[in-house]
Amino acid sequence: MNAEPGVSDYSNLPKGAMTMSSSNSKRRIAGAVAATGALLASMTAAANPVPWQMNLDKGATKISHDIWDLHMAALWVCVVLGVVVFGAMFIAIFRFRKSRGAVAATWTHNSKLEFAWTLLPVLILAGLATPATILTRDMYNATDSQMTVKVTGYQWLWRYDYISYDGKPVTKVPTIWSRLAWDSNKARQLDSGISPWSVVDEQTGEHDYLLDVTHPLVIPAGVKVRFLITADDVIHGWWVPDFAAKRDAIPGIMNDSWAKVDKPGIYRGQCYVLCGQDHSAMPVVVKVLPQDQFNAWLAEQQNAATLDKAARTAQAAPPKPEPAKG
Ligand SMILES: [Cu+2]
Repeated sequence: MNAEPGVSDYSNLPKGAMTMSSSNSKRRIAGAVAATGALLASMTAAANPVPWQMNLDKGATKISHDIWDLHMAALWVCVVLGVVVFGAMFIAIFRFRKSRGAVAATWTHNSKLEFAWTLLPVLILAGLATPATILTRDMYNATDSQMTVKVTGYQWLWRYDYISYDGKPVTKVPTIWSRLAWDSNKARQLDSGISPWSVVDEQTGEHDYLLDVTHPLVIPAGVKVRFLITADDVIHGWWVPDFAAKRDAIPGIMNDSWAKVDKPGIYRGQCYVLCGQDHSAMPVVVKVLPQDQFNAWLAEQQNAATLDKAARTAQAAPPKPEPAKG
């Protein structure tokens, strides 16, 4: 038996089962459909925080919550409209059917009704478009951010550079090169013999195949962070669903997005633009630290960089001439 969830084992089928008799081929199609369904279900369950979650995640920022609220408002408007429209239609079909002796009305015009069914959709659409426009404006409003990080997409990794923090330029913090975690990278090699299901987070024990990176982006909690997003080869897309921060990363163009995350934790995302053969191997991981811990982390990075530079300078310096003898 194959213990991996979502993957069916067909290896014990007799060889004849692979011939194209109609009942066998139907069975094969049914098997393939069932296997695909199980795989998709297990992938969905693995990607979502709650098994069988049916709705969007609320995310971790005010903007992501606002998006969720607007999505729910639009959904309920659609539900009410659907009930009214389909209800009226089914009442008309069943109650006023020919076999019951219904006779079609002959009137062709009703100004009041036509005015109502023009005005009502306009009001509903305006009612949805107004909060959507305000929210879109807020999503794009990266002004007054307290920190700026430049995000650059490459085939197939992310580069993060700290530009400014608290009104001051950030210097001496080394670039973060964020590539696919080595255990995932090993497992994904052709004929590696390593099951993707064996790739787990050491601390939480959760599956993190293709979800973890060598060095995550680190940002402080409760701080409005602006992400300047670009790419250096082909078009990528930087996306952290929990932040509702999602922007195309295009060579030669600087886009921006922002997030203010109040809850510290690990947040994961993806490159969302098909960017080449290893598109699936450039996940986004953002570690949000409480502000004091972040400040300590930043100081540590700066110290390490200073020490490193001092060591290299000392190495490169020419040896001192020996004092002349005699
Ligand atoms: Cu990409």
